[in-house]
Order: sequence, then structure tokens, then C-alpha cells
Amino acid sequence: TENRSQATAHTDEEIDLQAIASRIKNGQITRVVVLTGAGISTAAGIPDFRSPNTGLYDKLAPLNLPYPEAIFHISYFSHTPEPFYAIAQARHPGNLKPTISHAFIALLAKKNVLHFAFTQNIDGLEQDMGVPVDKIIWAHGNWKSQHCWKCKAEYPEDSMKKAIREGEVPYCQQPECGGAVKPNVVFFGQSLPLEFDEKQKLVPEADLMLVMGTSLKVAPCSQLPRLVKEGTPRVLINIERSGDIGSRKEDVCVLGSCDDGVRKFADKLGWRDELEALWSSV
Ligand code: CNA
Repeated sequence: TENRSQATAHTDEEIDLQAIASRIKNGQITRVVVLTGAGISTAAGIPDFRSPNTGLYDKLAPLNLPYPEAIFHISYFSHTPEPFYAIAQARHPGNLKPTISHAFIALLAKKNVLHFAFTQNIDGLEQDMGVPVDKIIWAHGNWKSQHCWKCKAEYPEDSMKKAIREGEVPYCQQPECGGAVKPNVVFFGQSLPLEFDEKQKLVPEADLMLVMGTSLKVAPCSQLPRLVKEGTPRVLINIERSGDIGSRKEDVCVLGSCDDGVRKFADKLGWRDELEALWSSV
């Protein structure tokens, strides 16, 4: 009734989040599996793909692609690599400061409750924030190395950096190859790293899944939340609802920015000062 809603100081979502925080505090939750996407890095200055107006897919019109995802599709790249390199500089990680959402993942690790963290991001900000490398699964690879897409020969780092800076396609230097060089970022149509398969089998071990900043539109990462055992809470922190989170009674959706969401969660955990201090340290 109207009276009741006026008397209630906390929303259901806050009560649920508090209950989960208490279970972390009292040691009932010790294996948090995290799944993140571009939305945890937008506040660091890296646009996501699908947000209207600001997302990359809304900015590709001048490149005349057959469809937006073609820019990251291996079959398109294999014959037309120019559009990828036209935007590569903007996608290449510079010296950006991780967000407080990255710091929250690092804090989970510090508190020994991070089982592992899947990231669909290729920006490396988890590592920059100090999330232990052995806890990170780079589901979509990263920019740390590059190969010829055709003959798989490695390509020198400095030549790659120059190509990205100049927006030029780097070509393989092997005799008679001439294939385009591609960073070891997973494109559509390519397989994910073996580690992804190994770790996805362990998702049912989770006693909490925390999903942040992803539209859950890209498989197979989008399927990971379904692997969480029924009865195990799943928390979504995102501007909008995504995937099937919210469909189970133990799910909690914290809608809003990732950074506000992790601050709220940290308040309930009594970790807020530590979180801010950890974030300030980078
Ligand atoms: P996406 O499909 O663009 O979805 C992003 C989601 O995050 C959307 O639901 C947004 O509403 C939400 N969002 C955006 N900003 C915020 C914010 N500040 N707080 C809360 N929610 C926010 O991106 P996904 O990651 O789901 O898609 C997977 C693709 C995107 C992967 O292949 C990534 O490699 C790729 N990507 C990565 C980066 C990066 O490395 N930082 C940047 C852009 C795209």
C-alpha cells in the first residue's frame, strides 16, 4: 500500500544486496565469479559498442561496412582490413586510469573471495588495477601481441605501434605471404582462448556471480550467467537490464552506473574507505 511504501526506507534491491554483503562478511560466500564488459571502462574514456550515440557501432557510418560487426569479423578483415585500422588507434589502450569498478574486482581478490574474473574487455585495465593475472580470463584476448591472420607469423611490436598510430594496415613480412597483421584480440568468427573453456566449466563452483557493464549480447560469454547453479545469487550492476538476470528469485539487479553500483555494494560490505583508497593508489 501507499503507507507501506512510504515507510520503507530501503528498496528490495538494497535489502537483497545487504543480505549478500553479509554473507560475504561472515564467510559464507568465498568464490565470487565476475563477468565484465565494456561498461566498466566507459568511465575511463573508452566507448562501448552498443550504447546509443556514444557507442562505437553508432559511429561507423563513414566506413561503409556491410553491417557494424563486420569491422571485427575475421572473414571481412581477411579481405578488407582497412576499416579496422582506421579506428584501431581509438581502440588501442593508452595510459588510462582504471575505474573504481576495476578497483572493486581487485578488492575482492585482496579479500580472498575472488574465484576468477572473466573479462570481455581488451583494454587491460583489470591488470593495471592490480587484479592478479592468474585470476583474469581474457575471453576476447588483448593487444599485447599480434600475428599475421593468414600465415600466423609474429609481427614486431614497434611496427605494429607505428601502423596503429598512422592508421595504416600492417602487412606480414614473410616472403610471398602479405596477409594483414591482426592483434591477438578475438574477432567474431574466431575461437576463444582455451582457458575460457577450462574456466567456464568451473562457473558452477561460484557462490556468487557479479556481472557488470555488459549487454550480454555476445556469445559465448553471454551464456556464463546461466551456468551459475540455481539458488546461487547473481548480481547485475549495469545501466540497463541484460541477459536473463532478474529471472531467478535470488537475482539482484542494481541499475545505474557501474561505479555507483560498486560504491553501494562497498558501503554494504563496510569496504568503502578501503575501496576508495585502493582506487586512489593507481
Ligand atoms: P556492449 O554490448 O557495448 O554493452 C555495454 C553495456 O554496458 C550496455 O548494457 C550499457 O548499457 C552498459 N554500460 C555502458 N556504460 C556503463 C556504465 N558506465 N555503467 C553501467 N553500465 C554501463 O559491450 P559488451 O562488453 O557487453 O560486449 C562485448 C564486446 C564489447 C566485447 O567483445 C568487448 O571486447 C567489446 N568492447 C570492449 C571494450 C574495452 O575493452 N573497454 C570497449 C568496447 C567494446
